[in-house]
Amino acid sequence: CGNLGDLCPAWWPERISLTHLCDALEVLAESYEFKEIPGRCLAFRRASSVLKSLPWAVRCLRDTEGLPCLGEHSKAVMEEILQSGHSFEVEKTLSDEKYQTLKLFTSVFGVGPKTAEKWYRGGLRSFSDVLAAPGIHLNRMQQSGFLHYGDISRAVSKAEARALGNLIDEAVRAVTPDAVLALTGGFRRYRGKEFGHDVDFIVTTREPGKEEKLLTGIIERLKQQGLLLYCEYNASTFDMVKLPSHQFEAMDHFAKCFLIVRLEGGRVEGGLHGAEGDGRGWRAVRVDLVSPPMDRYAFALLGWTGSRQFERDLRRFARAERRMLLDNHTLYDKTKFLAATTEKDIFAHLGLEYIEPWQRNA
Ligand code: TTP
Ligand code: MN
Ligand code: MN
Ligand code: MN
Repeated sequence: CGNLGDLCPAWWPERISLTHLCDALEVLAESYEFKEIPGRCLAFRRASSVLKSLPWAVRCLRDTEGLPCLGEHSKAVMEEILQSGHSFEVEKTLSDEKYQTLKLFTSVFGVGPKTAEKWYRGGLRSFSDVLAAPGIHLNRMQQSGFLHYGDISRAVSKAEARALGNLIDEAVRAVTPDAVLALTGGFRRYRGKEFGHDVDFIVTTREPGKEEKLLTGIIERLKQQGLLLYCEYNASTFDMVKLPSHQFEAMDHFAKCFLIVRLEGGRVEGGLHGAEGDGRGWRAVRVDLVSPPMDRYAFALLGWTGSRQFERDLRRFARAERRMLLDNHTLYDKTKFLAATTEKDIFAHLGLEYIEPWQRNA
């Protein structure tokens, strides 16, 4: 308890780590996500995110005094864990058949809470149930999700992300020498040994209006090389003059694609993470590419670097503290567009010190 720490008995069997508390809150967040109660889900996500960044240990509830975003429910769960090592509600959730089944189903690429719920209601409990069920139509994304389930549910290592970067870079330069390619998403935030679930890139060109062509060109090239295992392409619906949306969860309007790419093992020093031994020499990896026009590059980079919670908080800050509207496309002060060529420009417009990507893991 800060300087009261001595009051915690020395024989206390195990220190409750912050990760343990965060994991517990995340379980509850996820279960409310499945129940489609977004308010409660967000409350637990926020609480977990605040704890995650704490530079001190939490031994009792008093250690969290004065912290924002910790609601009564979150505090009660934490209190129980700090005192007894477990939370009744978390344990109950973890052993709940519906929670377990929805967690399993939504782990498939292309299966969201709605589909998972529908399958559960239809009495399905396992992948083999789903695959054997008559009258179940899997869309193309879900078919690929099942086909490559083993590979794409396995974490992507830094070496693999780097190898993919080279592969995409090669494709980009084959299409046009005048392109800008940047790593974004989780791999841009990570400093240490972290793993990601996919690799995200932002790609654009200085030639105005050519960014969509660039993206389709990259896809075409990967296809010709036989490296494209799945591709969902979303054409741009970006409207230059539209004001930013107030609603965070809306996807952005840039041209983008969600891919499954074949990554050859030989390209990665030290072999492929977790794929050794099956003798295939390649693995499937999820890759996202987004392609904004050059003058929106900084906004897209900031938006796609995440984390989701960081983006939510930054937008809320812009709105509540600065009366500005920020999203993946733009920043507005009332009706005035605030141009930016770098992320630093955006932070400066918001009157904030620059926040490094590794500090955005909220
Ligand atoms: P993700 O790749 O889903 O998440 P992540 O890279 O932070 O973590 P993980 O290791 O699990 O992949 O999304 C990256 C960021 O892009 C995230 O902050 C949300 C944002 N994003 C958009 O803004 N619009 C979109 O359409 C999508 C798909 C993501
Ligand atoms: Mn990602
Ligand atoms: Mn993700
Ligand atoms: Mn992604």
